[in-house]
Amino acid sequence: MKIKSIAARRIWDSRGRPTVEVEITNEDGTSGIGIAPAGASRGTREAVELRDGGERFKGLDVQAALRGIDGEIAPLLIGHDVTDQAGIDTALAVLDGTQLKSRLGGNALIATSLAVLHAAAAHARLPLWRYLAQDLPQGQSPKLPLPQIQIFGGGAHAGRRVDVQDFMVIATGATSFAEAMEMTAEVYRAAGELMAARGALAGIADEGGWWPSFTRNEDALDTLVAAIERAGYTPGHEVSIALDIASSEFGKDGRYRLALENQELDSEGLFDMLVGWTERYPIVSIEDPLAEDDEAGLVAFTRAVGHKVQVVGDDYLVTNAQRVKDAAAKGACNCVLIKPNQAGTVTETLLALRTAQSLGYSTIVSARSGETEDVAIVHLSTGWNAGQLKVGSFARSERMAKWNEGIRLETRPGAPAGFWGKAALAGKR
Ligand code: 2PG
Ligand code: MG
Repeated sequence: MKIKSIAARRIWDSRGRPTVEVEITNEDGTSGIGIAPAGASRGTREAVELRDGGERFKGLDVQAALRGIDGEIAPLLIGHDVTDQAGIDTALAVLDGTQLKSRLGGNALIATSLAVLHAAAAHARLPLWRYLAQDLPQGQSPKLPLPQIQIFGGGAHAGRRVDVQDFMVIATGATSFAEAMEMTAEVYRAAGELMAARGALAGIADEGGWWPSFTRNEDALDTLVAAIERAGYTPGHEVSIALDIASSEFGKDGRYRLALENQELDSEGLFDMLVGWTERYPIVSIEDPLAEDDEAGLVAFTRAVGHKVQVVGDDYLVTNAQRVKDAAAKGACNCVLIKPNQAGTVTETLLALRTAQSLGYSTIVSARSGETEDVAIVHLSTGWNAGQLKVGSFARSERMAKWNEGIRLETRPGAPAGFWGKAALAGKR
């Protein structure tokens, strides 16, 4: 089926910033929409967003990205077979011609690539997850992912009010996606009540987590454990803790500046602090524990706790198959965060995911802190059988749209084969 037309437009993300939407229409009249999300804490090696700079919208406008789609990408793709995702994605990367997709913009490319995917699924008259599941490796059937859900936001998502970026829970006792939502709803509410009781309820952060009014990072961990208990669950059994330290945001060249506690740690100091947390708190997953340039630290940390804790590479691995291979050869991390806009195309995203799985890494498909009502990643996570899904907290419609889509996928006739549950986690206890 040939692509008939491509329309690009500027829409607005959950932080009220401009972003790119692409709509592709096929010759049979079916169509698909792709939208670029936007990160705040970004790896230095991820695909680069093309932003206009200048005064308007603090330099974040995307007119140049839209011009590139209209002027260069559309002429290339019109008439192309929409089901040839790999061929189109390669052509897009070649057309851009730069290593980090900085000429046409990772935002223009991922919106286009996702629009192609949606349009191909629409042409096949299949829900996106089911369209993707047709290409699963032999013997695999798609299952709903285990969610990681933020309770407190921090780091770059909360004005650096605390150092750690995501304090999350994983409903390790849930036996279905819908049950994981139920359990998280109770914990999220309980955490809000605890904050209100201490007069510390001060709104929510970028991804919907409660605003982190804490004086120590460990205070957030203690409150999280208390919230799990208040909700009636056993910490570490029914509901466990996951963290995204996002340490590249406060660490460089082996020095880590913890602003909240006014201390500077070296790599070993941060290592000791985090290993201590894994001993004292029911933590099952830690993302970016050391900075993206601290590979030795990441290797040591994985060696120390990787048998019991999932060690997730985000800024360090940037959804890049070659970086995943290099990390595996060194023994850094045991899980890969998969963000389509870090790679810039659907095909490169899938390659990173399959490479990770083939090397024994677990995978988490993840949203960005700047999102829209788009629910594509829920379908990617399910249809690719990634095992886990991270989309932020349990508030704000750009987050709830995604969690609710998971419930729809689970309960509609012809639903995926089941729910991953805690079997999806690397480093199981
Ligand atoms: C992350 C993401 C999502 P951002 O670091 O994992 O929480 O944040 O999109 O800002 O990179
Ligand atoms: Mg991260």
